[in-house]
Amino acid sequence: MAGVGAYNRRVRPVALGLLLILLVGAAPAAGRERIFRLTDPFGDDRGAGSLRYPRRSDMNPGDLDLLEFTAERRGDFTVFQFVFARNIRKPGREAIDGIGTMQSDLARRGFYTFNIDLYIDTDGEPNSGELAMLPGRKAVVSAKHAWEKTVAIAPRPHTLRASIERAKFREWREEESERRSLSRPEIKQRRRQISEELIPLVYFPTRINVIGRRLDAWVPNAFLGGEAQPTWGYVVVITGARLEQRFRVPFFGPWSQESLDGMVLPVFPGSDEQAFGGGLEDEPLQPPLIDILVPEGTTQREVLSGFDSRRSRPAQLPGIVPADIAAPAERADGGEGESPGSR
Ligand SMILES: [Ca+2]
Ligand SMILES: [Ca+2]
Repeated sequence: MAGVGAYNRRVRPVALGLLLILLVGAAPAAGRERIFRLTDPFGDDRGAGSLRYPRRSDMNPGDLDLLEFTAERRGDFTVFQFVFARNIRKPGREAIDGIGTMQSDLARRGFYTFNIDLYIDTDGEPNSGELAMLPGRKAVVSAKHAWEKTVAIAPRPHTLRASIERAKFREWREEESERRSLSRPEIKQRRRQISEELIPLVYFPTRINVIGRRLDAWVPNAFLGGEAQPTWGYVVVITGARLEQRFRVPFFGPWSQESLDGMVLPVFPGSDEQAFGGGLEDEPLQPPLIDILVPEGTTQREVLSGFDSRRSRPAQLPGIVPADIAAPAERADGGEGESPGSR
């Protein structure tokens, strides 16, 4: 150790600074390789077209407007990168409740206004896999790209996981208790089972970097079953995020109740601070999805208005297979069209 100390003493601050810059500058090149890149139109962060941002100063048009979705190879991880139209808002230090909880206490990953869901079809078999999306999305993945793996990027990953487990548990209990009475050990066992079943299906990244307009989420290849492939199908969905899972029930006093909406900002017909506005009246299945990627041959408007509340039929989201998209160099529109391109 003495040798190291002696060496350090001889390094001048300027030289050390230069060395650090060189190391930092060199780091991205090492072990970093693009697997694919998809682009999405600018200015389509309005769902099927009519949605307006919540009436609050910290969310503005462009904030949830996804422009690029990229997968990179980094050792044992696939890093999924998402580039938005505006700089990603950082959680602030202002108190958000009566007991002095700060936004940055809850959202510790450098972002707080949105969630990103990634549903991945790894086997390419139609009707093989899951169709259900996370709670509160009010949409399903199309059977052609039924998914094997989901990556749920949220400002509070642990809280979202717990809330999804509770939603699943409640669903099970409601169904089962209609038919029979449930014993306490049975309930306990089911809770544990739900938690274990979720592990191979849904990954909640905690290693996240936010730099300007870009968010990088690190996902272990061990979870994906190998590094991400351009031949897999991807559904990418942006929603507004809520930091609290409890909400006050208007007109029913100060009690709050747990929401089962997967911590997503809902859509209301009017305009609101805690919801997207411009929603349709009496359409319980209108999805609160703000920006999605769509494959060629369809539009975001078409996909997100393809639900039928009367017949209880939710919107179906198609997957995109990056390898199927025409060679990027030929695309002159730079992804400005309705369909994504790859570069
Ligand atoms: Ca977009
Ligand atoms: Ca889009």
